[in-house]
Amino acid sequence: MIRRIVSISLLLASVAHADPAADYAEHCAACHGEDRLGGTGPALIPETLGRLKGIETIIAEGRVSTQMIGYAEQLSPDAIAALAAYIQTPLEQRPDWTAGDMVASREMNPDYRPADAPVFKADPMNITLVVETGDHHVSVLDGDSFEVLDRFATPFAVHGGPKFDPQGRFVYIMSRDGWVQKYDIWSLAEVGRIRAALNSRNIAISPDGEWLAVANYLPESLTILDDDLNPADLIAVEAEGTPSRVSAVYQAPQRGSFVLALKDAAEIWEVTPSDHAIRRIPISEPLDDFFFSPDYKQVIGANRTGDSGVVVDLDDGHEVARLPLPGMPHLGSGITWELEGRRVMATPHLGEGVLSVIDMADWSLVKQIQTSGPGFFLRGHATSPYIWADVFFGPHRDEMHVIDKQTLEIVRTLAPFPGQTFAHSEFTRDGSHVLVSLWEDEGAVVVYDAKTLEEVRRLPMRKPSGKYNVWNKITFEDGTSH
Ligand code: DHE
Repeated sequence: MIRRIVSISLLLASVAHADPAADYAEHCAACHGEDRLGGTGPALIPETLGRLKGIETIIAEGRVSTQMIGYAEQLSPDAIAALAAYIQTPLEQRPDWTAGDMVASREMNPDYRPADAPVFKADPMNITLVVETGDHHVSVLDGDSFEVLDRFATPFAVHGGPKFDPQGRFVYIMSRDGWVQKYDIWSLAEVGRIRAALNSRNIAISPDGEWLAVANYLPESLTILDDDLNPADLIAVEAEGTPSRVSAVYQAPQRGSFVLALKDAAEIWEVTPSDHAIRRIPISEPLDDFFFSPDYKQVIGANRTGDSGVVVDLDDGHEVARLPLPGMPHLGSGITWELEGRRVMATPHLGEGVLSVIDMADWSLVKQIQTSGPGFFLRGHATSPYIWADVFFGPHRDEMHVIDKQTLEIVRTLAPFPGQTFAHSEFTRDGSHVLVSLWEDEGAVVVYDAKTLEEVRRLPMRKPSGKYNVWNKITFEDGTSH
């Protein structure tokens, strides 16, 4: 016992003697910036690294398929541990990000030549993009043959759904580091990228495809870009003089606006894309994680305690209903369909193995479906009798439930990779196939026949996360979360 205490003390002493600031300056600053706000490499601040696992291993061994080399030969394990702790420490001064910084960061691809027509034979409306978070790439899949047409590098840690322009030709992809990348699907080429903020949440596109809105935590703001990635505005978000992080921004096509969920303010903001006019809707408490009625007149958001869904009428600003949804409903993943003549929506809960099915006419609870653990993502398709619900958290994260839309019963549970995360599904344009991610570094996209539920293909991928079908996204197909 005494020996163990001595060795722990020695370890702490050597960590204490490590000089992570000097090690950072020597080994990391050239790529990640002297201020830790990123350069050719991502920002190394807690806001960005928050959910990254194995930071010490990455410092020691590097990252395959990136420019990050390993430092195990140059730094002791203690120095690496100290460096990992250092980059997870908040910056002493809150960093700023200005319109000038944005302009300076904008890099357009000098080799980009827009094609007059798609450079491939596949149906451009049945392209599916697969975000591969394992090595920060996107694969462009032909949704009929499942051939990979292109695989391109993205900024670090892409999060949220990429957004397609209304023609389904261009796609905008956002990273937690605040980079927005524009890619031309017809030409299979990157158009360019810009850093819209230091830490961002998600991105939305205006109904006419001319404006992009980026929701930011750092600085607390909404960035508006034009479709050529020129900054048009950086709107500081605050309520009563206190800045508020923007949890997410949503496109509301029928309203012709962007709707903002604010993390730190009891308000919903609605912003007009072209003139950036702001409408502030006071609410009783901050709401997060929005789902909209099909006409975008009402929004349901989760309250901070994660036990209720609160419905707000966006026209008159009044609270319309409050549903008991304990266990943190993940409303943003909600999907809708017709159940015996009524439109219902389903939402998984992040805190418990339950899916809530809600009648959208009066926001009453239709049923809570028990699942084998908390889920994250749902998908359906107008042509399919089923919804696909993963079990992202807990011991059953290797399971995917297939649920009958009419009986609300689980009809099949797929678990082809015991012990490995099997999550997030997406249908092809015609609803004939479903693509599911084996969400592991040496992962895969597994293609199922949507009727027989039999596996038809396995496509190797590096930790695939979300998958996005052009047609399903631009037509706001019922079964896809927006
Ligand atoms: Fe997400 C979408 C918020 C953690 C993967 N996630 C979204 C959206 C929001 C959101 C607001 C909708 C954006 C859009 O598409 O426009 N996510 C949050 C969180 O608040 C949370 C819980 C904590 C956080 O750190 O941000 C969170 N999300 C995660 C993850 O840990 C996931 C699993 C892995 C990752 O890449 O970070 C993750 N989120 C995703 C994915 C989507 C997403 C794949 C797009 C889903 C879709 O099918 O459209």
